[in-house]
Amino acid sequence: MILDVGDYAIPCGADWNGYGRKELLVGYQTASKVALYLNSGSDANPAFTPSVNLQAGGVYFYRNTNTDANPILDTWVHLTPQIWDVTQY
Ligand SMILES: [Ca+2]
Repeated sequence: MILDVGDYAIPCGADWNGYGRKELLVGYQTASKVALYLNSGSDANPAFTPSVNLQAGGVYFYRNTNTDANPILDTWVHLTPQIWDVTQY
């Protein structure tokens, strides 16, 4: 399986939706976004859906290089997705 999201792709595997199979999140520079590939297969034999770019509240993720009150969104960065289980269940 070949997945091509663009330049400087940085992958991260995690059970994003909590269904017990790992999805693939990829930060990439072409659009400076994070692509999510859902997995309908298994961890040993993944079947990834076409990607969607992650959003929160209808807004894509960007790095803010200024203040919260006066944000300047950097759209030319290498996004590095990392997933943490903050509840640690
Ligand atoms: Ca999953």
